[in-house]
Order: sequence, then structure tokens, then C-alpha cells
Amino acid sequence: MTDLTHSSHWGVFRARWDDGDLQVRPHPGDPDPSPVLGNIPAALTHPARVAAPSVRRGWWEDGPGPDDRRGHDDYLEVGWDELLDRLAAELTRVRETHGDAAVYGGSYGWASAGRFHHAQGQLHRFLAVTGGYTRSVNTYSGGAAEVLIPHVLGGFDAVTRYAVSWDSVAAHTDTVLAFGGMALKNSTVAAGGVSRHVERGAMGAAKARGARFVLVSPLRPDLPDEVDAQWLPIEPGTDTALMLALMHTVVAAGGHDREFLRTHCVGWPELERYLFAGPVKDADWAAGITGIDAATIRELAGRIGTGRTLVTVAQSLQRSEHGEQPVWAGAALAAVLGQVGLPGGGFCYGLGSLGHYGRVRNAVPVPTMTRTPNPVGEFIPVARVADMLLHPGEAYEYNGEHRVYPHVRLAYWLGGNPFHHHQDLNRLRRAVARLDTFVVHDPVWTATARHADVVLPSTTTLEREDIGASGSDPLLVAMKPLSPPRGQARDDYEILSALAGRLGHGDAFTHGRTTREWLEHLYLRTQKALADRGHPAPDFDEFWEAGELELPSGPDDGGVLAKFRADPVGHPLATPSGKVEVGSSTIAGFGYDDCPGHPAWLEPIERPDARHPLWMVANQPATRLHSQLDFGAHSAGAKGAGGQEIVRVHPVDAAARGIADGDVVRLHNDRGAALAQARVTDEVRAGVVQLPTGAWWDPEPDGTCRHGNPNVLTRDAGTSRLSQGCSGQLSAVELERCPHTAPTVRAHEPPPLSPV
Ligand SMILES: Nc1nc2c(c(=O)[nH]1)N[C@H]1C(S)=C(S)[C@@H](COP(=O)(O)OP(=O)(O)OC[C@H]3O[C@@H](n4cnc5c(=O)[nH]c(N)nc54)[C@H](O)[C@@H]3O)O[C@H]1N2
Ligand SMILES: Nc1nc2c(c(=O)[nH]1)N[C@H]1C(S)=C(S)[C@@H](COP(=O)(O)OP(=O)(O)OC[C@H]3O[C@@H](n4cnc5c(=O)[nH]c(N)nc54)[C@H](O)[C@@H]3O)O[C@H]1N2
Ligand SMILES: [Mo]
Repeated sequence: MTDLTHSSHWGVFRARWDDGDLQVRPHPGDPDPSPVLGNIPAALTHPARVAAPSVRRGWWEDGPGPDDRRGHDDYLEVGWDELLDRLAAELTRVRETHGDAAVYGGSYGWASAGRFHHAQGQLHRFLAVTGGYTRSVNTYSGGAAEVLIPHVLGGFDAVTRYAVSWDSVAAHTDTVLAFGGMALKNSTVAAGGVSRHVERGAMGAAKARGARFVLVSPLRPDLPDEVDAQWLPIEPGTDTALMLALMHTVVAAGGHDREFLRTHCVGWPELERYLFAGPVKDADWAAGITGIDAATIRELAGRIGTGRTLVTVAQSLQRSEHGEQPVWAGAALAAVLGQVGLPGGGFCYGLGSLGHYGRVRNAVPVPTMTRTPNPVGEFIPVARVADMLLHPGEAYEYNGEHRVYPHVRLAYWLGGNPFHHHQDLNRLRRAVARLDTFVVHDPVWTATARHADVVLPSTTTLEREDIGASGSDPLLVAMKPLSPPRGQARDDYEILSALAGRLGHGDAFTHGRTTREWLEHLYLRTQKALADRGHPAPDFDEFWEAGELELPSGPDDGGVLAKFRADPVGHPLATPSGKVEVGSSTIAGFGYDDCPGHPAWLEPIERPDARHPLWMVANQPATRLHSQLDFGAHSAGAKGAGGQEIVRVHPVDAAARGIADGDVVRLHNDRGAALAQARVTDEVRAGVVQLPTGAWWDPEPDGTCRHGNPNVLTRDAGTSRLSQGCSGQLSAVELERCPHTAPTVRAHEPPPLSPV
């Protein structure tokens, strides 16, 4: 029996069949493998798998059109050919009647590792060759930062993902000031796959060298115990005030790097004026906002002014109302300290939020599909999808543009789960009811599949062959199938090929290639680059036979920020001025009061009040990737006895509500309610409850989630008019002991199904 190497977003692994059981072991080269691998074996056989092509009864019997039965209807199992014929006809009807922009193909989501079968890539190519589609821009991960950073620091990946390496932190950093922490639960995950989890080792090495870690976060586990961090349990959403006060305190003491601000930055005079204008942004001012006492802030300002300081800002801080501000203020703080571009110093957005930050680029390109141009120019910022469906034709602002929402009639989704990732799920349900047709491919009956009209069962990576690779991971993986397709599942490529053929674009989509021929074709580019650089360059058959291939890495030289520091004129940043914009005349020119021309403290609209006195932090789940394999052993095993997700509650807040550890509780606000099991712990700041995302939405008739999905409670509003990013991280809620017996969780059971 041989082990096969395979890849997932949370690690490369080896798998084998043992007496009918799939055994999954981490790759032997991984120093700190992810426990999330424990979810994988359930992927093949769980009853949540979609067994056959399925269609919502109302759509099949009454035809396309707005329908609020979506989410309540039952499903018919139909033959592949019959359903693909109907779907091809519907795509043609929508395009001919309403135009190509009436098809929404944003299809946001993480899908699975594997470069060829990348679900969104396949869908985008299919929609592009068949006429075009309305697309989405930016991500739920970093929507605010992705728009802001090009204005203030330059090219996004270059100044974030590839700016400060873990090796440079291990070797050089004296103080790590981590806003939102760098939780190992998060860096366990990297899009495209990761063969070595280095974060624990790098932080441990820095600590052993004498580095000090400061954790600014409502949650203590956001830095590993090993680094023995000073924990500043901040009031959520107030980091910008703390950053401004740190700047103020440093500048008031004359500790700022005037020369760096003069030679490498623009906008400092405006920002300095703001810091000193009333209300003066000093430590006492920030103490009242952040809940961190003024003496601690002053002490911290002194400490970061000496030695090598790294300011990190987790992605979570910007997935929040006015999320642009803490990213901008963090970069400005590093500029005030004069540390930008020094080894292990300066500013890094996202370090530790994902496993592919802080790595060096591979020296050769990995196999990837090239993009097919989309004939339609229409787009929306990704997190505005419900607004688009509810308000076609309405105007909105985005990054200096006045835009109008298109009128979308058909949405096509592969590799994403909007009924996991979007905010205010009851509102999303009303939005999806407006569509004529909603098409979903997914291996499993997610809440999104249960709202779709056409549900096509796709394979998982375990049932197909592919190449696993990421631009900053040195291992190329030959992902071999571990099982034949489950039930009637087909690869997305096969489904879309069949549909493209019906629409008369079969060859344009397939180029006449089988999957294996595509893999050989994609691999050629990497093989050629290896040969050109004089590295061993096995041909495809040799690579496939070996199962994996180690790629050479590029230099760890601090990238564009180090070059810019050394020579700001010769190596300008990709910002309008070529410098760090601690104030931006471009952004000021947009005239947005929710994102002015320099980092600023802006009061949020969503905040605790008398009726909803607690902050709910809806962060990434430790036990799975988003909603994926929520039924897997590791995810399911960490839930409460009744199968509900765990909500962390501080002892003071629990006592005030008569809640004991292990009680089922009801979280609620004006948008919805969710049941979860309480874990009473002082790991969380008082006044804050933490409920991770990803427990599948399991609605009662009134929309209450039996299972603990926080997105029934989150607010569906853009971060600001600048970037319109997702602001789902923080919401105001109230908590009570569940007033009745908790209903059975049914999230992972398929909907009612019958043969046609
Ligand atoms: N409140 C709140 N909400 C959040 C966040 C938060 O912090 N707070 N975080 C946000 C962030 S950062 C993100 S990135 C999003 C994540 O949101 P998503 O990326 O949408 O979540 P996933 O669960 O990864 O969804 C992937 C889906 O693809 C399916 N899939 C996997 N492989 C394949 C395949 O090969 N083919 C097909 N057809 N389907 C496949 C899986 O079964 C799953 O249903 O959530 C966002 N939502
Ligand atoms: N295990 C696992 N890892 C993941 C993912 C997953 O689903 N599962 N998803 C991946 C994806 S797609 C992304 S984009 C990244 C996201 O990376 P992040 O957005 O950084 O991850 P989160 O866990 O949402 O948030 C990190 C921490 O920020 C803290 N926090 C929340 N609000 C505030 C605040 O206002 N101020 C401060 N100082 N801290 C705050 C919370 O305590 C939280 O634990 O994670 C990736 N990693
Ligand atoms: Mo994300």
C-alpha cells in the first residue's frame, strides 16, 4: 500500500487507505502541522455530500423568477443531461433578454487547493468565453486594506505578503507590537497549500533571542503562549485611537524620525496637526476610548521608540467599520518610528493572519491558468452583493468613483459559500429571493446550496488529479486521486465543458484538452523556468511519478520596502507620490467623511448600547477553514455536547446573566439570533463575546440559527465609501441563557430530496 501526497489549504499531507479507512498524516517536512487535517477523511463519505444533480422544486415546476421559497423548498434529483439542457437554455435566455452583465459570476470563495481545478478560475473562464459576466473586486479577507494600501504604501502583495519575512523577525526584531495578534490558528491556513508551518518556530526563535511581544487584542490566544506576550485587552474597534496616541506620545517626546518623515513620506504636516489639534490625541484621550490605561500607553510608546520595532496589523482590524483607519495608522506609526524597510522592522499588514505571509517568493513561477479576458466591464466590490441584488440601479461610491449597481438576474457560484461568508444572512436570503436563477456547484449541501435553484455535485480534490502549488511555498505537489468520484459527482471542469458545448463554445473552453493534458501543459512553464535557471528540471512524467518537487526560493532581501528605504528616488513606492503617504491628497480629494485624507479616529455606528451591551467578535475558526468540512472530526469534536458552536464569554458577563460554563445561550440583536454553547473564560476581555465563523447556518423558521453561525447577527455595510469592504468582524449583541430546550442541530443533513 503506497502513500499518496496531496495538498490542502491547511497543509500538504500523505494519505493511504487502511482497511477501508482513509488515513491522513502530515507531510514529514512540516515542523508544525495543522490539526485541521483531521477534517479531511469525512470529505468523501459524509451524508452532507450532494449525491446527484438536484433542482429546487419551485424552479423546476414554475420556471425561473424571483421566489421567496428559496431556502425553504425541497429538491428533485434529475439526470445530468436533462438538467444541463435546462441550465444552458436559461443562461441563453438571461443573456439574450437582459444582456451579459445580468449574469453575476463573482463567485467569491476559497474553494480547494489545486491549480487546475480552481473553482472560480474555471467558472470565470467559462463565463468569459460564453459572453462575459459581472465580476467582483477585492476580497472579504482584506477589502479595506486592498483599496487603501495602494494609495499609501504601493503594490499590495509586495508591501504586505512579501515585506517582512519570518526569518527577519526571528533574527532582528526587538519588539513585536501585534494589533489583533498573530494567532497560530490562522497561519495554519494558506491559499493554495503550505508544506511548512514556520510561524511558531520563528516567533519562538525571536523570543529566545530576547524579543518582546505585545498583544493588542480582545482575545489572549491571539499570540502563542510560548512568546509570553504582554496582553493589552483592548476595546474592539478602537486600535486606531491607541495608534494615534502612541504617535502623539512619541512625537511629543521628540522621539520621531523627522528625517525619515521628510525624505520618505508625504502628508506628515497634516497628520501631525491632527494629532495635536483638540481633542489632543494623547495617552489620556486614548485611554478613555480603548480601555487601556494611559500609563501603559506611555510606557509602550517609550519601548517602541528603542531598538527594532515591528508593527503588525491583523486583517481582522480592517474587516470592520472604518477598517481603513487602523491599517493606515499602523503604517503611519511605523513611519513615525522611522522603521519602514529595516530588517524585521516597520509595518506589516497581515503577517500571521495567513500562512503565506512572511515567506519569500519562489524563484520560478508555479503552474497557473492564464486569465481569459471578460468582455463585460461591470463589477461590484465583493461584499456589496446583497446591496446589488436588493438595489439594482442604485448609486454608490467606491474608491473615488460614482457607480451604479447592475441588475443581475442569474448568479452562478462555485467554490464559495456566501451563506457562510456574507453578513446579515436573513437579509442575504431576501436578496437571493430576487434572482431569476441561482446556480451552485458544491460537493456538499451548504446553506448556499440549499438556497440555489440548480445544485450540481462537484468532486473534492480527493477524487481528481491536480497540481498543488503556491507562489511562496517551495513544494510542488502531484495531487493524485484517492477515490473515484462520490455518487454522481463530476469535476467542475467536466460540468462546465458540457455546458460550454451546449452553448456552442466547447472548444474555446476546453482547447481540446483532457485534464491530464491541461496539467502537462501548465507544468511546462515551471519546467522551462527551472531549466533556464540551471536547476534540475524533471519532465511531467518524472514529476508525477516522484509525487512532489522542491522549487528554488528567491532572495530574502526585504523586497521593495528595503530598496525604497535605501534609495527613495531610485526605487519609489507605487503610490502617487512614490513615498509613504501618511496623508493622501488623493483620498482627501474624494471628500469622504468616513475616510478622510489621513488616519483618523472615527466613531463607529455599530457599537454596544443598553439593549445590546456586548461586542461580538466573529473571527476565523480554529478548527476548520471557514465553513469547509464543518462536519469533519476535528471541527465537530470541538463543538458543544448538543453540536452547537462554542461562544467564549468572560466570567463577569456570564455571572451577570446567570450563565454557567456549558450552558446553551442565545445571542441576539435586531438582525437575528443564534444558539451556541457558552465557554466561560478569562481569555476574552470583559464585555466581549467571541463566536467564530463557519458553523453552517441552520435556520429555524424565524431565521434563528440553531448551530451558532455569527453571520445572522453581523451588519451588512461597507467599511467606508473608499473601499466598501466587509465589516463582519464586530457586532453589538445581547446574550441570555437559551430560554427553551435547544432544538436539534440539523445543519449537516441534506434537504428533503425526491426523484423527479
Ligand atoms: N462575520 C464574519 N464573516 C466573515 C469573516 C469574518 O471574519 N467575520 N471572514 C471572511 C473571510 S476573510 C473570508 S475569506 C470568507 C470565506 O468565505 P468562503 O471562502 O466562501 O468560505 P468557504 O467555507 O471556504 O467556502 C468554500 C466553498 O467551496 C466549496 N468547494 C471546495 N472545493 C470545491 C470545488 O472544487 N468545487 C466546488 N464547486 N466547490 C468547492 C466548499 O465545499 C465550500 O462550500 O468569509 C468571510 N466572512
Ligand atoms: N484556522 C483558520 N485559519 C484561517 C482561516 C480559517 O477560516 N480558519 N481563514 C483565513 C483567512 S481567509 C483569512 S482572510 C485570515 C484572516 O485573518 P484575521 O482577520 O487576522 O483573523 P481573525 O481570526 O478573524 O482575527 C484575528 C484576531 O483579531 C482579533 N480582533 C478582532 N477584532 C479586533 C479589534 O478590533 N482589535 C484588535 N486589536 N483585535 C481584534 C480577534 O481576537 C481575532 O482572533 O485567516 C486565515 N486563517
Ligand atoms: Mo479571508
